[in-house]
Amino acid sequence: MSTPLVCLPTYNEAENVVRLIAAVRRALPQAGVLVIDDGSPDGTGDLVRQVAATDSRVFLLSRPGKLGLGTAYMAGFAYAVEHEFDRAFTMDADFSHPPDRLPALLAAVDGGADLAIGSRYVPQGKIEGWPLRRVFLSSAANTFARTVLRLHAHDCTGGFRCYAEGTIKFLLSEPLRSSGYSALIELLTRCERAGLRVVEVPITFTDRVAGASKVSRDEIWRALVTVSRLASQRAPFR
Ligand SMILES: Nc1nc2c(ncn2[C@@H]2O[C@H](COP(=O)(O)OP(=O)(O)OP(=O)(O)O)[C@@H](O)[C@H]2O)c(=O)[nH]1
Ligand SMILES: [Mg+2]
Repeated sequence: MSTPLVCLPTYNEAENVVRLIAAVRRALPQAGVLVIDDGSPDGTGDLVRQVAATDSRVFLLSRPGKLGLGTAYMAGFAYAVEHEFDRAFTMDADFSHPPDRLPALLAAVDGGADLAIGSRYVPQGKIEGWPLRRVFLSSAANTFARTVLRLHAHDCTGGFRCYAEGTIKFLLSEPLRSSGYSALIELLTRCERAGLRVVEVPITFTDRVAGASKVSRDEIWRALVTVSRLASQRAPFR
């Protein structure tokens, strides 16, 4: 049986994190849960510390300041390898990613996928609770990255994923260039260019109910820069 680690990057998720850890533990009892908290001013880290004191499968990696989503993922991968977990999930800590789909993602990787993506853009995948404008913008950004980088996966910008052990080690072998949200595009691009087997599992993505978004205008610009940079490194048309 595989030993998964569910990595939850947090910045000001005090309203969600305790309930989410409980939901993850229920959905996947064999998994460890690692919260990578970037010194959240709202006390997220302290809440996780209290849970970790009573549950030996819950861990906290406390970083001094907001270092970005990409570096949080890489820290989670490094933790997984150091502590001998052979699967690493990434998941937002705001209940947008449904914990009850964790087993489906794990089954895909246990069945041979190098990376399983919880996907909004495959049949039966959907987005609930977002205003139409946000659905449109998000889908347009995804289509843009997918087209320019000629990616096969349909959901290139979602952060609900399960990585197999070999994939984690492969991704750790080279530093990530993008530190923020666009790390998701870079991680997927590296996997696809290496010929790894990427499988998508439909999910219903739900808008966060509690807490505030951390996506800034800056992140959107950075994503454009990341896509251009990755595109310029692309091998000639195959
Ligand atoms: N450790 C860490 N976590 C972060 C950072 N930025 C965002 N996060 C977390 O990453 C996850 C995704 O961020 P969100 O703000 O939900 O981004 P989003 O889902 O695109 O935006 P919303 O739909 O508006 O919530 C959440 O769990 C955040 O708390 C960061 O710099 N460091
Ligand atoms: Mg969110």
